[in-house]
Amino acid sequence: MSDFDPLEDNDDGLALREAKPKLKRPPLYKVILLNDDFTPMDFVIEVLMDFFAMSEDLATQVMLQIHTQGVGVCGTYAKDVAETKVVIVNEYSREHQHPLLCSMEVV
Ligand code: TYC
Repeated sequence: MSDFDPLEDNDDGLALREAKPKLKRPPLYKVILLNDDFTPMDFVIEVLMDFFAMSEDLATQVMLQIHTQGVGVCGTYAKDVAETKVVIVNEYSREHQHPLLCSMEVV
């Protein structure tokens, strides 16, 4: 067995350190709904239940929070899932002629 230890400075001024792994967890994204003056409350509740799997009670609370605060979080997802939710909610709102806006923000 050699007693050479690469992590020790062997009087040559050099010591090796293992490189730290550079992997980071991918960022998560909050999917948000914005308030407006025209989208019916029932439609927002339906969106929260159908696209974000909320109970009617929770969807009602979140809708009222958006209505009073201007913005609310529907859920937190990986980037591709968040992007898909934003597209389908905005398409669905447009199809029903409502101005409801869905967007996303990095956490
Ligand atoms: N402010 C709307 C109204 O009074 C209701 C509403 C709630 C609209 C939440 C959008 O994201 C929204 N009819």
